[in-house]
Amino acid sequence: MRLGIIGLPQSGKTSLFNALTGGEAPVAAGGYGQDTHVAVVKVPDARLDRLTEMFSPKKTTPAEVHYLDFPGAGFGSRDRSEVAWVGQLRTVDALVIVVRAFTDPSVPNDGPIDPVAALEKVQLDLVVADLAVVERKRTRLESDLKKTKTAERAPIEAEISLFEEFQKSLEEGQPLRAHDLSPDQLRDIRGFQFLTLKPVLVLVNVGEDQLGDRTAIEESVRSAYSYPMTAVASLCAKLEMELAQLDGEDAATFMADLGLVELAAGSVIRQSYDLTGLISFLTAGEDEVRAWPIVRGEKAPGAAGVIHSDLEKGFIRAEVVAYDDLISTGSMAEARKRGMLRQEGRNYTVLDGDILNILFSR
Ligand SMILES: Nc1nc2c(ncn2[C@@H]2O[C@H](COP(=O)(O)OP(=O)(O)OP(=O)(O)O)[C@@H](O)[C@H]2O)c(=O)[nH]1
Ligand SMILES: [Mg+2]
Repeated sequence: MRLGIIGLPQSGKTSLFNALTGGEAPVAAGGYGQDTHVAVVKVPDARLDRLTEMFSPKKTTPAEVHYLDFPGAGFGSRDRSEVAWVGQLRTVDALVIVVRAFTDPSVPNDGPIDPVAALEKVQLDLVVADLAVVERKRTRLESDLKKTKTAERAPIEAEISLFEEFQKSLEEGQPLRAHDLSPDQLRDIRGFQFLTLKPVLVLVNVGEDQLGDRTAIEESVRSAYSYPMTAVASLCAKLEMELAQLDGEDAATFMADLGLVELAAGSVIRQSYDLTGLISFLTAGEDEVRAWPIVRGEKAPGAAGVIHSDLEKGFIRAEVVAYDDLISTGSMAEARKRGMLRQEGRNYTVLDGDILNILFSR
């Protein structure tokens, strides 16, 4: 999964990035960094640890999250040509929008501190970028229509009317994910990589002194910014970054003092999986124990295809045991004996935590 971290200048994006990745990218008041930082993080999964004990594999491979920390410069400003990295942003699976709630006179801010206003500014930039794509496509479709025989015009006309709808709602400032689109429509427009169609995790960056007010702050943002595929959470990026640099015991003490139960590094991944509809199935054997992310609802052959296309093409059936059943029986052999290792066919919908063995013909 690829997550793009965006937001107005100096909202705490790079602090968050460092907190999430254990990185040390430069963070500075008035820094207005111009670089995009990229890092890969292994998705923590206690099930993999347990399976590794059970199978003693040659290697253990967790799922990965790629974080891209974009510069704030150009966002919310008049000169949108500065936002030269929009193309890179189009490749992410979800957006993490950081909005500032903390007050700190040493950190510059354009106007009063207002998380909802910041969110609207960022969204406007995304809307404008998508609008340009929609207008270009509409112009192209309209010229295609003129060159097409009347009898063959229907599909082009249908597409034009969809893009007209898109244009209308973008012009009203609405993100495309507010549209009710069918799975077929979503598939057809996937290639455009619309920014406002991507799931959004809003992270309100609160100050050290606002930790006690987090619920109320989140609620006020949530009620003002309510769209499908959108979640709102909060954190103190500065503290999270400091926590990420401590070792386990010190971090635990510090967290307890602050009343934090979970680090952002864990919660952001979990919330992003939820938002994008990702779950993990697992494979386990002497060679490798591994987590594989798939979209919820995927059938067994599709899941097999994530491992290798040959497994999907030659799919015969899957041997499936739920993680909890394997743990409670203690071994594959015992799970098989007790009938908990099931044989499933092409129509089986893979569940989170299923351990799969794919049988296929070459
Ligand atoms: N007090 C306080 N300061 C913070 C917090 N988060 C970030 N800062 C400070 O804000 C300044 C900018 O932080 P960055 O993480 O670099 O912000 P950014 O959004 O990456 O900034 P640009 O990349 O320049 O847009 C630094 O001085 C941080 O220490 C916070 O939660 N509380
Ligand atoms: Mg930055």
